[in-house]
Amino acid sequence: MAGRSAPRPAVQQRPATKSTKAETGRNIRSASDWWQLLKIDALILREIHVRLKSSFETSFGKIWERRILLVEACCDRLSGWGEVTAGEGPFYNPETTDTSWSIFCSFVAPLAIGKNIEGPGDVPALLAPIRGHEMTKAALENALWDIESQRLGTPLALLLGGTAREIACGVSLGIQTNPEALLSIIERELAAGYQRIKIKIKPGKDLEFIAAARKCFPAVKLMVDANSAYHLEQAAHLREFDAYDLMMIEQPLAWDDIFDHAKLQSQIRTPICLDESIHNASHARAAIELGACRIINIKLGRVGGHSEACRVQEICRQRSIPVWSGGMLETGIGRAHNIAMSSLPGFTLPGDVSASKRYWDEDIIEPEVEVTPKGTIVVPTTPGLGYSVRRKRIEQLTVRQQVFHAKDSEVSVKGAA
Ligand code: OSB
Ligand code: MG
Repeated sequence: MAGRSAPRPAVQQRPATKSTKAETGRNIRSASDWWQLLKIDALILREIHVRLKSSFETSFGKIWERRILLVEACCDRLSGWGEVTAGEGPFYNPETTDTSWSIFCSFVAPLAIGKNIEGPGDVPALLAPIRGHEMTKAALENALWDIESQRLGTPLALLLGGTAREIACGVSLGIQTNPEALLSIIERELAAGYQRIKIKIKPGKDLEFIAAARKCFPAVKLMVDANSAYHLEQAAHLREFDAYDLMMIEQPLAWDDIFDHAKLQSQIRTPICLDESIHNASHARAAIELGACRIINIKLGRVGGHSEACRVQEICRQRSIPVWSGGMLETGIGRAHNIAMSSLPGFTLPGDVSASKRYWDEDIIEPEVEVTPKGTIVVPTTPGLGYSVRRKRIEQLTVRQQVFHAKDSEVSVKGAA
């Protein structure tokens, strides 16, 4: 990987999309394309309700029914999609489905609607007056990346600077009632080809599960995710994990902490991976320089969209810190964006991006995301998301929607379709 010159990420500087095209010499339709602005003509915010195939338990609770916001952007007769990855409650981070609805309607849409931008890389600056609410902002920016990819006729992964043709997949397994239940699920996922197993843990549901998994599967790539369930005072307990050859322990301490993670990392051998604590490239730099982690989980929503995700990836790559893509129980739309992101050169570890059928009876994209027997997802090579959006299915699942038009920034409200 090192030394190979990757295509310059389109998101680092505005004209880069142009030079990417110029370098590859492909997809150039006409010189005038280069200067065409993207006008945000309309935005549609929808809430869909979807039921997970099976419940998912973390240290902050159990989830079955998902309430997910989708953002559709319409520019120059193209339509692009993004997903808000916020949870139903403020338990992973402060955003929720409802706060996101409110922030999108009151602040994000009014700032964006009718604007002419050079490309999606302009969105962070456009939305900079809004502090926080990264997942809400990411849905808009990512929808515009979908459009940009279609407009340029360049696959999204390539547009972002991605080089991988396939990405490595792992699974994230919720907390189980007992170790036996966990072992049988691990067996099933390994048989499906997944390359890495992540176990959710919390105090009282940790060592016994880890020890059983390691004993039964001595060679498997194994890691744990605590979702902030521990305190620095429990360092001696967390040191016991060192005996099980874990790839990493994800976010053991507070969701907004970096400093104590540095103290903990100096006391344990297992590499710490930060998830919740990293909201942008500057957090990533601080965490790495403080020695608070040796690995970073990049979630597109948590860092505010593709532009910032690329920056985090680059900071980590320069410092030889491996990254991987986390998941937020997304539908196919969020998943397609995660796949494109995971093709970037810094993503050297298997992510939590797995097949649609692990989560949903029926996804909202087609084809559904599938995992090969060797535990990979083939990165799509068609422009846009690389999957088609099942509009009819989305309409069936929609419980509320709000449309914003450029003309008069008028807001019209419609109930379920
Ligand atoms: O911490 O990675 C996490 C799901 C919800 C909230 C937080 C997390 C998760 C997962 C699920 O681990 C990953 C997936 O989408 O499979
Ligand atoms: Mg996590």
